Amino acid sequence: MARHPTLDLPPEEVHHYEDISEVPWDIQNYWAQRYKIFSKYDEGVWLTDDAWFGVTPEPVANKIADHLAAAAPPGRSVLVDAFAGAGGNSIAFALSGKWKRVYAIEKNPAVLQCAKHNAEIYGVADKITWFQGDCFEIIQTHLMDLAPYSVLFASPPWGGPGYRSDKVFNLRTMEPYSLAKLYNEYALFTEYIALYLPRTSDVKQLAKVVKDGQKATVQHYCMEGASKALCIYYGAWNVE
Ligand code: MGP
Repeated sequence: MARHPTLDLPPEEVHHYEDISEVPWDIQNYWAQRYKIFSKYDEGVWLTDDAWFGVTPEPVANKIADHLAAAAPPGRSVLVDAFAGAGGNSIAFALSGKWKRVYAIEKNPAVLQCAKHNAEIYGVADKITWFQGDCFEIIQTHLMDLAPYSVLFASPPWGGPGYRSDKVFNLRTMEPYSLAKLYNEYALFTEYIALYLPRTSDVKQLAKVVKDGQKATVQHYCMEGASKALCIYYGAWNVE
């Protein structure tokens, strides 16, 4: 398959591994799923080693993008992706054609370069406005004017792949941001919040931040018969 032509060179910590012998052992199981993660992997997808385990696999990202497009109320035409990572979700949101604009925020400059590069491969880089920095600050300083038109999606760090060792995942001690921190900050921006969290998340803790009379819906997203993760939709989303 033809490599995507690109003029930019990757930063040192960014790789496009072509053979398993190049891949660090702790991400080899993710590399084995590379075409599920990015179907256009061979066109030259970039990732940092740490970005591998945080990417939403493409079929899941596309399904979430479909759900958000269908569930957003009229008048909400802007989507903010608070933790863009290597771009999996932002690309799917842009490809959905639903949003006037996708705003993608990523703290790590090298990972942001991956996201921009990967969005080029998928032909949607110009549909996304990119920000490098802390999502809470960027929202406050650059995006508040868009609040009345916005929905927010966040796929935050879960403290690494070690999340799997907990039978029930504690959202109160999630690192570096707890569920309460994420929810309280984002609620200052929009009432339409979708969070991508571990499949084993403590459901009682998910419910705890819901105000009386407010709705919240949990959707599991599965691949090959197993839940990969869940999304909690806070607010009056029209979730079927
Ligand atoms: P996983 O449980 O590490 O892999 O991640 P998998 O393939 O389900 O392993 P298995 O052996 O248990 O089957 C499952 C999915 O969770 C990944 O594809 C990512 O979408 C997501 N994911 C994993 N981590 C550690 C994170 C994270 O820290 N943040 C976010 N946002 N997503 C993550």
